Amino acid sequence: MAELAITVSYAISALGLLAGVGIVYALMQSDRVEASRGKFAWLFIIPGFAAFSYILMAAEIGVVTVGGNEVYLFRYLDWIVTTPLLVGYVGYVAGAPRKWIIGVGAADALMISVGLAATLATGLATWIGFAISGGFHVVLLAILYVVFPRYARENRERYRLFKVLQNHVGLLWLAYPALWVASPAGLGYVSAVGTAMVIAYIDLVAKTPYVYFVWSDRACFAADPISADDAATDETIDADEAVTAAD
Ligand code: RET
Repeated sequence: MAELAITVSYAISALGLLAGVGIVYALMQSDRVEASRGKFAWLFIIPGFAAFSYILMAAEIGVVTVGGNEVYLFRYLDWIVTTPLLVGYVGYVAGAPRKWIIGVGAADALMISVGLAATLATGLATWIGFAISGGFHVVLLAILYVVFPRYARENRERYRLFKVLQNHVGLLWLAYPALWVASPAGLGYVSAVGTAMVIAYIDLVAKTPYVYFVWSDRACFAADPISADDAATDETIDADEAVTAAD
């Protein structure tokens, strides 16, 4: 039996992630933007798959014991599926070419897979795995801060959203390796319960606010982004758009 605190934390995160699913739904329904321009369907998977994983984790499904520590496999499955999307979408907003979007997603997936291997290993192998996974994290950050800005500068209407998502990912994600080192998988300074509670919280913060930021700046995906703000208030432009749509 897992501690009640863990079950409750996971259940709260699942609820918060479902709110994220609701935000993406609202985004797809919004008539201020074109859902296809924003590729919003991809965003559904981020809080959606995570909510599903958290429900299974709250039910203690997919838990294995390694070296006396409990490892929740759905956490890593969730990360492998959703974190490449979180970081890849930042590249999409920047207007980066597909090769870089796939490249950053691959660096991310390697970071998580090697991180899982490090978690399942014991002794020296754990720390070798941590160093390799950390190396992929550095590659990911370099793409985020060196490569993507080159493209983002040419995408003026999406620049603000790009900066928000870039820093949300770039800064918040630093907490993960730091927590891992302190957790029972690393040096064991923080208990299993403490680790589970903190991860449940930061996973939620990494996802629901992320889709909310896209929602709040959705006008940058309007068919005519320059007049996006006018379009919401100006009847004439709305009428024009209706005519174009009818054509
Ligand atoms: C591990 C351990 C090994 C070293 C590194 C890690 C990084 C993990 C990260 C996870 C991000 C997860 C997110 C989840 C959202 O729900 C695997 C902990 C570098 C950065 C954003």
